[in-house]
Amino acid sequence: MSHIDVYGVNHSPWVQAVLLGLHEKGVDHSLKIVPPFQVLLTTGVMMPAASIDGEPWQLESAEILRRVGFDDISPSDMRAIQAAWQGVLHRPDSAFRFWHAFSLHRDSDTPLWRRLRNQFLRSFMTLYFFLLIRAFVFSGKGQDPENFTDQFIVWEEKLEHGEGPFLGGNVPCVLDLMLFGIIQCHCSIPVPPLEVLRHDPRLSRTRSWISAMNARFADYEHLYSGVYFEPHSPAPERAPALERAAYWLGAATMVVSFPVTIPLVLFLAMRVRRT
Ligand SMILES: N[C@@H](CCC(=O)N[C@@H](CS)C(=O)NCC(=O)O)C(=O)O
Repeated sequence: MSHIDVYGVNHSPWVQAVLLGLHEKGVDHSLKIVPPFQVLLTTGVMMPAASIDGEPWQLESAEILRRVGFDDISPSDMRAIQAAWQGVLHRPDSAFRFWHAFSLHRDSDTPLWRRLRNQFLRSFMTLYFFLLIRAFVFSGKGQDPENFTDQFIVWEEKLEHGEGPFLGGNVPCVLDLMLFGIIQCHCSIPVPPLEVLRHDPRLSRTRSWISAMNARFADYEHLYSGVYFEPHSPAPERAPALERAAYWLGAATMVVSFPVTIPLVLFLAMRVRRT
């Protein structure tokens, strides 16, 4: 395998898991922040998608990680990973904070005009995810649990009985990547689980594990947890002002074009659900 194209944004836990895995294995890759046309046609805006050495785009973070050389993940571990996601529905509690956080994602495409185009178009995805989460909350699904600590206890216990700083022992395994992807998600737009992760005495091993992961991924360019956990590091580098301006221009256009953009969001959301 010589190169992987990944489509997604680093606010997604599953995109994060894939990017962490590629970083861990030192695989050459590039990140596309808007869906390539073939992806849009088949699976809409669903992320992550990856194309390995020019092969057709494929979905599913666990499957992409398996192709990169990580082990399979058992269904029970997968359920426990997914359960640690609770609280994420609070991301759009503040519409401005949500849109602003998405505006910061740097693009590495060249030349500049493509970055400006990408940022303009990407505002549509912010609209998509904003409405998707809001619709989910509005429908009454995804109620808050009694507390946000319990979802991490299974991992706290695994770490207690493990042999090394990581769930994989002395080196991170697929579980470390998936769970750390969720942690990045809780940190990228701070949501209530971040408070318990930082301060709840019942999660001391989880905190040590996050620190071990922060140290391991110190030079990873999408690390959000360094802002809140030791060893501290700055948030990922922001998109330059001109590119952020293109994003906000796109955002205004998406809003003015509601008669077109809202049906498009609905169409793409239904398409994802069908596939
Ligand atoms: N099981 C998938 C989950 C991917 C996923 O849920 N991605 C979200 C972003 S975090 C998405 O693109 N959702 C679009 C939608 O549900 O319409 C994986 O692990 O890759």
